[in-house]
Amino acid sequence: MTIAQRYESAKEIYKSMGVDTDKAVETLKNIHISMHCWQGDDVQGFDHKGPLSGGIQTTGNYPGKAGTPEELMDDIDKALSLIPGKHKLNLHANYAIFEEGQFADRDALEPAHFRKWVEFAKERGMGIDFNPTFFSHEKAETFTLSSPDEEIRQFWIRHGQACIRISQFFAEELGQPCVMNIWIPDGYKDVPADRLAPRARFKDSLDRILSIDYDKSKVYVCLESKVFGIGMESYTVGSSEFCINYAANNGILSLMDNGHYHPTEVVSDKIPAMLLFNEKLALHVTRPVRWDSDHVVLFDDETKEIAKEIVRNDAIDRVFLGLDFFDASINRISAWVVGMRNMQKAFLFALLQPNDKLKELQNNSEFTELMMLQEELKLYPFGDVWNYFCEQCGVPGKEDWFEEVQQYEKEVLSKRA
Ligand code: RNT
Ligand code: ZN
Repeated sequence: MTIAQRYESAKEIYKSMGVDTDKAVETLKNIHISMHCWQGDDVQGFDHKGPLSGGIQTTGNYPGKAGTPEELMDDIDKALSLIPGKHKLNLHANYAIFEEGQFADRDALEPAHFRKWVEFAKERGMGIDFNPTFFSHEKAETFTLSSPDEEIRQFWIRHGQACIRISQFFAEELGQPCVMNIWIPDGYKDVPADRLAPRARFKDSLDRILSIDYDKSKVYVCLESKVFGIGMESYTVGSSEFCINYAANNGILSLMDNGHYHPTEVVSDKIPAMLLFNEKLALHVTRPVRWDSDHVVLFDDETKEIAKEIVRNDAIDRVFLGLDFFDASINRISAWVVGMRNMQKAFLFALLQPNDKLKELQNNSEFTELMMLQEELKLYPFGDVWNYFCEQCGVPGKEDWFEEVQQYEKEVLSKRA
């Protein structure tokens, strides 16, 4: 049977459950995910030679990582060619591209340093999201926006302001809003003597960053919270309560990363609560394995629940979703493709649920039937719809894309220094 024939058969099966597969496929085509550039080179970037800092960690030594802007762009292209649909590119400030001798420190970054990325995105009809980089820098060895050292704090404030200007440049050049996410690693390994003052300084720094004039319809500034980092196990300045309150009171967005909570807390449950109080909301989807390990996103239960909360609450246009993982132990292009496709599969799975019917069962307290049905739905011919969607988008279905990654590894990646 062809993919189209299998799809027709799946369509009938879903139809008997009251689900319109054509509609699901069309909706999925319009879900744009922000693909993080930093999976391609283990968060290294191009503006410094030092190690990754900030309490985050890549592990593994898989050969072939991108070492130049050209290599990273080639790898992104390869990945995108195997991912169905249209997406956005998520850049970090440390991916600035300097022409010969034109180095600018983080506080002096300008749109010109990202012109090549704009050209890249323009040619592909993509938007760009952006992140100031408050780590992997000699001035980020201890604290950044909450530093007690005024000179250091001011340096990072200037960095945040520069990044807003660059974000607006992206939005204007590409005709799509730019989501700019602020995350700082600041925190203490051991029990602090003062938990308030660092947060007060962080609050003031954010006020100053946001005090510059910018167009809020073009740049959506977000604030990402975190519970701990390596070497910052006892206290993080940008805790969940700090970030949610700051965002709510200052007209910016909250960003929830599902690796940044206690292990039994789930972001899927936080989404509907946040939606009741926020017009828009941002997410980093990742996979924390025992800690904030940033493993590749799988088609697992929590990823499905996250997608369900977005879909059944009619929030596709209200949630900015980016991926955030960095696995250096496997082929990095495969990591991107698996993670992106899994996020899309989770959305498709959510779109193929008879959500109204399930809600009705809940409201009528018919929990026996609700459980039974949710379980049976897991074995519906979901894969046939997925493969049809891939075909419609002109990318290989099933595992058929992997051969191309192997080929690329052989021809390109294995020849890198
Ligand atoms: C760190 C945060 C942050 C980073 C990226 C590279 O714990 O999740 O989002 O992973 O900015
Ligand atoms: Zn994150």
